[in-house]
Amino acid sequence: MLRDDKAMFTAADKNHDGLLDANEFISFTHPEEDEEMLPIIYEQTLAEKDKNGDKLIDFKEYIGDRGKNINANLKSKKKLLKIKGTL
Ligand SMILES: [Ca+2]
Ligand SMILES: [Ca+2]
Repeated sequence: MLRDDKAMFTAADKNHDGLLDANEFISFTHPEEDEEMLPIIYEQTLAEKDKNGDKLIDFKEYIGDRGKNINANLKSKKKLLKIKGTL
């Protein structure tokens, strides 16, 4: 997942002093473990994945290019098998 580090940093810096203390640092590096960070993660995920802009992520959007790559990989593997089979 691509994350906007600046937005994450700002959200993790809860006392807004421009520095991360130990707890803030954990929020920054492990935002999934801090409930307050979840909306940021969700927003960034939406921005990245929600292609049709309905504020929801369907399975195709979630898989995204990875789905295409998996299919492409499968196809090229099948091709390879075919070629090997004919040799
Ligand atoms: Ca701080
Ligand atoms: Ca959507």
